[in-house]
Parts: sequence; C-alpha cells; structure tokens
Amino acid sequence: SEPIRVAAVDLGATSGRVMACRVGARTLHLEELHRFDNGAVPVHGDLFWDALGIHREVLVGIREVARTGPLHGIGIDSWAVDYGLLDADGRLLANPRSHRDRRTDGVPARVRETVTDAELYDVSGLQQLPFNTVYQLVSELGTPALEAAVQLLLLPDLLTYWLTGEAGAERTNASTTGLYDVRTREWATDLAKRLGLPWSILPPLRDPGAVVAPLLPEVGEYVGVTGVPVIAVGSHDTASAVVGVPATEGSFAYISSGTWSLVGLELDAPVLTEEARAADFTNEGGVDGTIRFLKNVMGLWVLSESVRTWADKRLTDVTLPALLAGAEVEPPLRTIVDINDPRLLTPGDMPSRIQDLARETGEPIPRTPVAIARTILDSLALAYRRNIRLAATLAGREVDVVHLVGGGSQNSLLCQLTADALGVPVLAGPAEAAALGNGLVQARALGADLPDLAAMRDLIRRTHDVRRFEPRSGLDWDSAESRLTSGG
Ligand code: LFR
Repeated sequence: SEPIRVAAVDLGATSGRVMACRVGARTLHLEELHRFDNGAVPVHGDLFWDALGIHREVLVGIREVARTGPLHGIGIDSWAVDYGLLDADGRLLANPRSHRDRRTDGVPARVRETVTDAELYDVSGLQQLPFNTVYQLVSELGTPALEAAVQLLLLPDLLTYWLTGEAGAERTNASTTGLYDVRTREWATDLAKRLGLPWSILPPLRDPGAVVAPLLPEVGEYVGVTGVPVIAVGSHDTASAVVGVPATEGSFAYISSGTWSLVGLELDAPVLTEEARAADFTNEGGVDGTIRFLKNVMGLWVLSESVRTWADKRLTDVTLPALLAGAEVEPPLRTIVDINDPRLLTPGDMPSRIQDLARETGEPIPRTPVAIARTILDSLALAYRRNIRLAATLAGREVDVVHLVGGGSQNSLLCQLTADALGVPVLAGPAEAAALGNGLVQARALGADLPDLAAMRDLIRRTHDVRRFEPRSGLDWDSAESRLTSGG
C-alpha cells in the first residue's frame, strides 16, 4: 500500500519543528522541513508565549510539507501545562504565559490552605511543580481574562483549534494540568470547584488518535491543500517522545532529554502511594492508556541558559561543541550540585547560580565555563541515576536498560555519564523521538497497520540507528550521591 505522509509539528520551548513523516509497512522516514526559534518573551518581568507567531510558523511549516509531497494528516505536540483563554466568540483573551513566569510564586502554599498536597496527589498523581496549570489558574483568579474566559485550551489544542475550529483537550496533555483525575481519566471538576476555579472552561476531552476535523477552508487555502484531517496525537511532547522510545520489552527506563529531562518508566497503572508522593513522582497519561511515571529533572535548560549568559557577556568562544569537548577531559565528579534546585527554573545567570549552589554545600566552586559545563553534566547524570532507581523501587520494577531520546541523545558525554552512573547500558536516540511518536500515532489513525506501541517501536528500531553506551567502572558515583544528600 501507499506510504502515509503526515506533518508532525513538534514545538519545544527553545525551537519548533515541522517534519514530514512518511510511514510505510517497513519504512519510517522523517524530514525536517521547517525549524524556527522559540522562547518566552519577557515584558516588564512577565514571561509570555508569542502564540500567534507560533501559529504562523506552524502554517509555514505545513505549507512546506504540502508543497513537497502528499499530505494525509497533521498533528501537533508541544510542552505541557501552558494554555490560552478564549472568550465567548472564541478569541484569545491574552497571550499565554510561560510556566517559567513568576506569577505562581507562593501559589502552591495558598492552594494548600484549601486542598492538601496529599488530596491533590490522590486525584491528579502529579509531581508538585509550581507551574502546574492548576496553580497558574489560581494565580489568575479575579483577573479580567479569567472572568471573561469561556474556554481554556492547552497550547497544542489552541493551535489545533486555529487550524480546525474544533475545541477540545487531548488527554495526555490534560493529565499535566493538575485538574485531571488520573484514575477516572476525566476532568477533576470537584477539585476545580473547591479551588473556586471556573470548571466549565475545561473543554471536552479527546484521546490521542482521534481525528479532530479537517483544516478550515481558509487555512487550507493558505497552506495550499484542502480537507486534510488534523489528528490528536500525544499532544504532550513527552507523551509523543515516549511513543518514540525504541524499546523491546518491559524492563526499560527512559529519559526524554531536551529543555527538560523527563526520567521514568512506562506503567499500566498509576502509582499513587504515599512513598511516590513523598518522592514527588508524577503519573502523567500516555498514549494507549499507559502511565508515564516520571520525574521532571531540570535538564539541558541549565546548560543552554549558561551558554546564553556567556554569549551575553561576549565570551564568544564558548560554543556548545567546544564546551562539551572541554568538559570531557575535565576532572570527573569534582563538583556536584542539586540540578533540581528551584532557583534554576527561571531564566537568568545560570553560571552564578551554579557557583552559589556549590558554595552553599561546600563543594569546590567551578570557575571556568568548561568546569561549569562539567558540573552540570555530572549533576544531571547523578539526577538521572537517583530518579531511575527511585522510580524502579516505587513501581516495584527492574531496570536493565535506559533509553535516552530527544536532543540530549546527541550529547555523547551525557549518554556515557548516564551509563556510568546507573551501571546499565544506555541506548541513545532517536533525537526526534517526539516527532516520530507524533507521526506514528497519526499514521495509525489513518489506517497504518500499527496495532500497538510495540509495533510502532519495532518500526523505529528497524529504521533508525541507536547508539549503545556501555557502563564504565572506576568513578565513585555512590559517594558523589552521598555528598549531594548530606550537603547544604
Ligand atoms: C517537556 C515538557 C515537560 C513539562 C514541561 C513544561 O518539554 O513538556 O514534560 O513538564 O515541558 O511544560
């Protein structure tokens, strides 16, 4: 049969990509046809997304996919949590905020006065991240925008709405809001009511794989094709990335390594124990009813913000390849910091913050960009180790291989350090796991013979290179870990 060719739109916090994904019985091919920079826009200390600008880039990308071959479907995934509010006419009321905005400072503590953390966890199963949608919404209570809001659309759903006119909430991303019941797989309207939130703005839920609607005629005219169906994929980028993990069987862990690092396991059912809550593990919804039991680890954001800081200071020789080459030959495990310290969440001077963290815990202070880069990578690998081991214990599972996907899989030093830290092999790649997961879920909705995740992963394995990193011994990760837990 003819291969299926779809547009997989994968939006990250620092760049957006529109790929043509071609899926045949034994072939799977990805071609990047449009890439654009993305980033939150600071205005008077607030952080916004340029949603309309992103929409325009999505249109440009779709037009490019349509211009270069057949186009059978379109699917959008992006980072989670952030949303736009629509008025009664379906117009966007304000620019969506970034989850790194300061407006949720102090909000979790306020929420705790009404609903305890344990109650929240029992319903949503989510890690306590200050930017979860529920906290963002509480921070907006009483504002004109929230008062006027008739509908809330998460970012990929908002872009899907602009393409089709159909409003809805795709389940994998809805599961990151804090207002979604991980057991019943419906909105937690009681929780919303207790917090005084307008629960009626939560749109109807839809499953990944559902056909949403064809492109609106005027959109079709702009991109040069008519009637193309837009398909709900795992619209949370991490959900699509986990689909794209080329695993063979059950005893694997994954790290989806991009701006964030999402570190964990794929499970059949949520783990909502007191131990899981205390360890602050999340239970997000995956494609085909799976659970993504994972931890948000601060990720390569800390490194990319550092590079940005050095570029601003005109230390122009500090490119990423040079830093990584230098970091490779730096003394290992010299300085370890808690890479998940909340102070690393907001944009700013990361190198100074890393030095402050080292100072506080009595670690040697890294002085050069290369030493700081090494500190970040060692600390990341240590966080991967801790959290994969924790996830395995909490879920009662063994882990004998770690799949590292996303942009970070191209960072050989990070992959090697992760294998060393965990003492198990790391299988690295594909870098574009999210776009592959997006494209495969669309292809199945359009009739491809991909009955389950195993079939999708099998196709990725047969068509994409995966690099294997064997663990090396010799470094003392145990004492590095105890330095981290005893310090500060
Ligand atoms: C990764 C990601 C994470 C989510 C964070 C904020 O891109 O989607 O899974 O926690 O961004 O939305």
